[in-house]
Amino acid sequence: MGSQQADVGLKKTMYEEMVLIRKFEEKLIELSQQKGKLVGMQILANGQEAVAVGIVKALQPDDVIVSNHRSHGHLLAKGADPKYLMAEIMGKATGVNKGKSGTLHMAVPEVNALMTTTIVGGGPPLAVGAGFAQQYRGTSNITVVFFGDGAAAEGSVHEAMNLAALWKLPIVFVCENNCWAGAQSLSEHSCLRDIAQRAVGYGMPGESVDGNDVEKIYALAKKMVLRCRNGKGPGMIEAKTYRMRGHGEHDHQHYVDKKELEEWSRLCPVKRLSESMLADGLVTEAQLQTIDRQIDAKVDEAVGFATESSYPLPEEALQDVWVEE
Ligand SMILES: Cc1ncc(C[n+]2csc(CCOP(=O)(O)OP(=O)(O)O)c2C)c(N)n1
Ligand SMILES: [Mg+2]
Repeated sequence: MGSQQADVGLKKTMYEEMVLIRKFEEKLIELSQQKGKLVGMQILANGQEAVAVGIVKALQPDDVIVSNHRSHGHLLAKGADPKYLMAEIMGKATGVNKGKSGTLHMAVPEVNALMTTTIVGGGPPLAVGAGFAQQYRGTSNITVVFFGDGAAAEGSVHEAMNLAALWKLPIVFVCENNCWAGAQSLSEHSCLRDIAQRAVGYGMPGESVDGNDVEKIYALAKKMVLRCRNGKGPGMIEAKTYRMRGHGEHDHQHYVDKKELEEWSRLCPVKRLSESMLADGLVTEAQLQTIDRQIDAKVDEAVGFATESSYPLPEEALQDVWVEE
């Protein structure tokens, strides 16, 4: 296959994955508004799809990811099956963690998604453990950890990044700067505008990138991942994006400037990729519509599967909770 053809294929795949994440989460919005359909909070990454897809596309299947509370996109991009993910979010026994996690603490070992910890700043120390194991075992695999702009100010994150640089661990730290930490804006919790500047203080390279441009994210991720895989130590990526919904679906964003929201909606990463592919003649409107319909069917299938699945039985409550030696 020529490199141009491969490039077209890659862009189409990235588009399909971003649409899957968008539609999967739009379905969660719909279900969260219906009584009794979903258990627990729904914390969504609408508008942040390019970060998940652009970063994970630069990885190999054996590479590990660690995620946080805003995890669905990361897990879908890494290859988690939407059926089992939806079932977990509904708390069903067929879910990726047999219904014991729900939406917030998922792990998908089959795709090397180690953990989605909801302890803000809890992911980077776990990534240090995963990266240390990869280095100790002499593998060429790496670990990527996603964390937020709010998490970037946590002590645990500073310690993890310092240690990772000191031990030259194969970790790419991805700060998903979505301009909000709960109801606090970036300027209320940091005096920096570019969080990637902190990388210098840890002794690793760090770069900021337009977090709504999947092609730019992918290009930077490829560079950082390669460096890391070649034993040169960790790196940091700050993807500048925007949280288009409230912190969770319970949060109606009364504190958000509607003009700011509107400006960011014009930078929608899904729309930007489709428009650039159309402008370059890589796809037609009809082909994009076909992709949309296929993804709709996939999401409907996931909801159907999850809805028909049973809840775990009370007697299963203590199964798979610890490892028996
Ligand atoms: C240690 C800890 N402190 C506080 C919280 C409550 N909390 C949950 S999410 C969140 C905001 C995190 O912001 P950020 O890291 O930017 O991630 P985002 O939600 O924007 O994706 C807070 C304060 C928590 N879960 N854990
Ligand atoms: Mg944030």
